[in-house]
Amino acid sequence: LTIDAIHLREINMPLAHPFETSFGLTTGRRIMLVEIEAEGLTAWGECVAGEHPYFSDEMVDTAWIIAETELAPRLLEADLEGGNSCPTLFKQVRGHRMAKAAFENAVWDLEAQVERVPLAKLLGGTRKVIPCGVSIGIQPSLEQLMDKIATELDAGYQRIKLKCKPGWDNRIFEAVRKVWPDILLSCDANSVYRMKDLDHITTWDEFGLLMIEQPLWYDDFYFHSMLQKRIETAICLDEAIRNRRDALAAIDMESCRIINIKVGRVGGFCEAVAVHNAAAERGIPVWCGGMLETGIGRAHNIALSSLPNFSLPGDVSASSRYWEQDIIEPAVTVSSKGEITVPTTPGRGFEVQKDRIERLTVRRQSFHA
Ligand code: OSB
Ligand code: MG
Repeated sequence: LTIDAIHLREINMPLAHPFETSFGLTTGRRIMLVEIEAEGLTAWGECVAGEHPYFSDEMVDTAWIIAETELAPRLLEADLEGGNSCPTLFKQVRGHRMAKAAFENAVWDLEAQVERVPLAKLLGGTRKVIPCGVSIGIQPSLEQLMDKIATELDAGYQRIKLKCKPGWDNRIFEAVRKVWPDILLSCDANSVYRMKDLDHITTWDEFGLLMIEQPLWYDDFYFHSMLQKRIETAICLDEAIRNRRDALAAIDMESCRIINIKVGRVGGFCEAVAVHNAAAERGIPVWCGGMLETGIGRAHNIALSSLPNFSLPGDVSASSRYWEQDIIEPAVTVSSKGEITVPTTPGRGFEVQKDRIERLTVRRQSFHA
């Protein structure tokens, strides 16, 4: 593949609804996009790094620096065969997985277009539709939370995930279970609890949660393994799983029984597929996490979610839950059964709205071969 140009862009997009987690409140997104011009085609990648280094150690500005000084120059000079060429190409750069994923995923997006196959198929996907859940942020009141859940269940979503933190945990689990005793319900603590909270977390077993996502430190396996021995509910790791080796260690130590795969968090589609395969071989189900993506990242998440071991409903949901207007056409929609149909057309299956992106752009830099 011959790359003619790479364009880095930062776009600013207000969220349709503010999103609160145990680590903070997000009202709008700053997003780095990677655009590749090659073979007469245009390919896209989205960087999922946040505005602050609160989810992980990456953020938009670190991703931008690594992109412009290290990744774009390497990609321009590369002898590229496809997405599989990227890990080796970027290997010398330590960490910065979200920045790398934006480039690697753009190359996969390009490869799918060049080969004229759906991106999902190129990645090894087999599902025609993917099961969808929603992640519901911490709300100003319990009433508002109950309203949101009712709305999402009415829309058809198959699993409700509640963001939680001390003071916003047992009280909401109890209230939700009283009204909806049988729904698939999980929670995500985003690393806010500590070992002193072990007895407290043990009481959650009575709520019949599908899983408890990343309750302890963002970089921990050992203490999650101690916690998993004390509770019946499955632990799911998100933040702590950076690559296939982490997945192997976590599974072997029984730090979790379920894994959330975020393609940005693990550095791109190659590693995401490797984590998926490692988990599948060991009987550990996975699901696709979200990072408040625009339609570009969302389209890529849909393609990834079509792999066979993505057997649990993920956090990939309709564009309209995040944006007044998405930057792809058509917007991502979910059926009344809580499913998204995997595109069967070549490439990512959604058109990128370049004119809209131009209007949202606040910073740009181009690299030419
Ligand atoms: O931990 O899964 C997470 C959003 C931003 C950062 C981290 C997380 C989340 C979500 C929302 O839970 C997922 C989504 O709906 O995109
Ligand atoms: Mg999470």
